[in-house]
Amino acid sequence: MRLFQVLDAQGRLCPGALAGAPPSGLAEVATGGQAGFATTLDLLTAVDQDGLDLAGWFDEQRRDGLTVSVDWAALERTGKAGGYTLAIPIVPPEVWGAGVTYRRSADFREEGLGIYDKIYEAPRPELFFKATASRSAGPHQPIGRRKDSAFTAAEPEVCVIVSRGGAILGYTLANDVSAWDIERDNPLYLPQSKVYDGCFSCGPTIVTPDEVADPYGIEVTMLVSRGTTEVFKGSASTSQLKRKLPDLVDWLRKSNDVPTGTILSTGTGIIQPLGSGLEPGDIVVISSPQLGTLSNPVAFV
Ligand code: DO4
Ligand code: MG
Repeated sequence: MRLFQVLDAQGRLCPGALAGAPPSGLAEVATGGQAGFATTLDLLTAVDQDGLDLAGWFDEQRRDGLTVSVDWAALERTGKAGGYTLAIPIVPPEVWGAGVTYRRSADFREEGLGIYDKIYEAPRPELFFKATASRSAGPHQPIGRRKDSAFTAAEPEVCVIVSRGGAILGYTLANDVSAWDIERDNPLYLPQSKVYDGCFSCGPTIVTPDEVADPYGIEVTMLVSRGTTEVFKGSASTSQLKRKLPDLVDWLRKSNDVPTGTILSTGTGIIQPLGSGLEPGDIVVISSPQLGTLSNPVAFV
């Protein structure tokens, strides 16, 4: 199942589900959730704690006349359809990032200090606090370039949504937007390069594990465009990921009680080269045949 969230005309968050693989397929918005499961976080918590059958719950809502069908292709492409606005697929209690999990990320960052090469090989991964919900964008919402950064890059990543007990509840795409010049100036500046307004986006849906046949075969591409000019294009696959996803989750949870719905972004395998950093007005499109398309404009913050 693919779960998403929309805002209705009154600005209320409603959960939705997509039957069948995008871009075809009708999406269903559950409109009566205020009395029951009002968000995807509510639904995933019930899946984790009580074994809720998601498809069965949406069937029930449909039988009770509490669903509305919307055109998924339009919603994903433009962020609007049928009076609804596509929102972040989960309001995350916490967002964490894993770093240097792809050889390319280590090679790009390593400048003779040895720290990036070392962490690529080390048993303990790099894990950092990335964002709060208020700093996170959904599809089509602006991502941020700090005014004090001259070189900010998009980092396309595959995310897992985890439960408090460490189960992987779903997958989504993300952009770990990073002020690389600040990180390069001094690695101790990492929190400032990583955490600021609009530093993270994710979506368009949460794909449940039963729909992801091979988590190490997820293809991701990114296109950054400025008007009609292509600024950068790149691709990667989770087959190049150095670490196993459950291992990253285990490390995250060591002496660290993460709440259900926490997002762990698992690192970038696509590197925007120096000189092609993000400018306000750029559009960043991250796509995956397995996980859909996440598009965001860039704005100064
Ligand atoms: O150490 C810097 C962060 C690395 C990162 O975000 C990545 O590899 O994706
Ligand atoms: Mg990253």
